[in-house]
Amino acid sequence: MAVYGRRTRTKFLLFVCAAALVGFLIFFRSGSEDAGKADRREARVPGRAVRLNLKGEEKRKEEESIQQHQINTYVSDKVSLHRRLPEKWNPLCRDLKYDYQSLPTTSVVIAFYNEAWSTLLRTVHSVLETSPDILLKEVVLVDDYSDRAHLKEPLENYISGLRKVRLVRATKREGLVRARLLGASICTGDVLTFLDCHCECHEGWLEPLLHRIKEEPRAVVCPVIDVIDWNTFEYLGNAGEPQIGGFDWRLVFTWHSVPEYEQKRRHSPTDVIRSPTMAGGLFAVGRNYFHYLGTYDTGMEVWGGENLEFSFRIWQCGGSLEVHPCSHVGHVFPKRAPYSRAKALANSVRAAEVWLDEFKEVYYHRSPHARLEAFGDVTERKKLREKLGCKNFRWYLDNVYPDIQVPEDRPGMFGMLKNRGKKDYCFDYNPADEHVVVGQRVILYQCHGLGQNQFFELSSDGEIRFNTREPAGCVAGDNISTYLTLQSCRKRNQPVPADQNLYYERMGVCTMVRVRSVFRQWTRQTKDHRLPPSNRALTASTKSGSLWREHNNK
Ligand SMILES: [Mn+2]
Repeated sequence: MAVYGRRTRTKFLLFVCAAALVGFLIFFRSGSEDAGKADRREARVPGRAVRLNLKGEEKRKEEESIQQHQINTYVSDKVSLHRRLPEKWNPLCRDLKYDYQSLPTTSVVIAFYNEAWSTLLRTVHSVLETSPDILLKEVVLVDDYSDRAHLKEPLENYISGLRKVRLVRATKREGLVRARLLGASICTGDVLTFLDCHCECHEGWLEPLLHRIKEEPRAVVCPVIDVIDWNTFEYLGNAGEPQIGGFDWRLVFTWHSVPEYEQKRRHSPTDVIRSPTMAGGLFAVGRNYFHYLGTYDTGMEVWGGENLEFSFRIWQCGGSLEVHPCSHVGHVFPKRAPYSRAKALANSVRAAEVWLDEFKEVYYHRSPHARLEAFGDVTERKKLREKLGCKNFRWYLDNVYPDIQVPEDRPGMFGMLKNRGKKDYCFDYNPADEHVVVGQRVILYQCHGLGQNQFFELSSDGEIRFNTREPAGCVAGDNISTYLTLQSCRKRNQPVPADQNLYYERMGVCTMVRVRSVFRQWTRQTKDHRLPPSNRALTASTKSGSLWREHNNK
């Protein structure tokens, strides 16, 4: 750490004041800049943040745009529809050469529902302007029964001036799955490339995808999805290596870094990366192969879950799902989901029923409400699985996603972990950041019986595991702190760390050694959470079965 003398400090303070003044002037000026200026600066520094210091009516319009789209479309409207993003790929990607004559052609399918004008058309222009003419058959826009005026005649008029762009409209709300299939049904390209409706493609994004599919027709290939900020439209890219997709046992999609075994398998940083699942918005698949695989499950509504279903199907039925590190597409991740997706649960249940075999119970244990969900008929999808001779889910877990922690879910050893002293209080883990599972305190909270953040399991090695999320965590206690925290579980084939071994079984009789101290810690936690202190002694002689409840109504 630097230590400043007095003179240096004075200089430093002067510098800070000057910098603050300059900063203020820049900020003030940028506040009053017009759209033209924003555009000109955009041309100099591609993908930079746009920060408008708005007041009054304009500020209200900006807020309204965020409210409506969960994306700052007020800012989007001020950014060029033709902007380019800075190069973010591995420099080795530039050296890849393609034989354009022999590459398959593609149709790009973009489904949308009530999308803002500028985000939709920036997507269209970026596809047209970054895709080699010889490879791009057409861009098919699918309107999933939007009701906003700008998507009616004005859109038709606008795209009538664009080569290769076609528009089809659903006659009722179909949801992403059926809307995409409607688009695909009129496509003529060899490869179908599905994109979300607020994307920006990089130069050279298309060639790697098509080249890989030519090389391996059973590959379904995703571009690297780079982040565009929903508020400033700043292109944030991706830090370091691309990430791959996974899932947790609630059947929620998760992002992960590339595991070591996959790094070893690859020969070059430009080789494709195998991924257990895909995020769903952006991928390329051979048109014939897509049909062979049974396209999408048309029983799925709106969106959510269809990406995992397709991922399982690709792998289990003999294909492979990959991310190409040389194909980059920017995507605006909205502030939160812009429209209701109440049907996502039924979609996940369909995926579980068709593809998970006995592991669907692991899912239902953690989402007990899913058991009650009406999910329709999946007979056809099961027949498809049979017809294609697909492998089982155990094979998928062992071979495609060996890093996921597979719960044991032994009878009576999973569910809510109830405190016997403080009635109706349960172990509860609710990390503030969805993406950082471990590191925080396990607390006591009123039992709700809904699984999720109150769902734990006792492993046969004596760990109390929280494996509703991925990566899973294990409850750890130590003799110094008064709290229980969630820490990373041991790696496979490693012994249980002492501070995670909370439970010992001896000669068929449950004797809880560490659990006794755990209980003491619980009562302290109870005080810290300003709940009345329990006056009932917590004994260690409990049978495990009386502690674990699958959920309230059992
Ligand atoms: Mn999106």
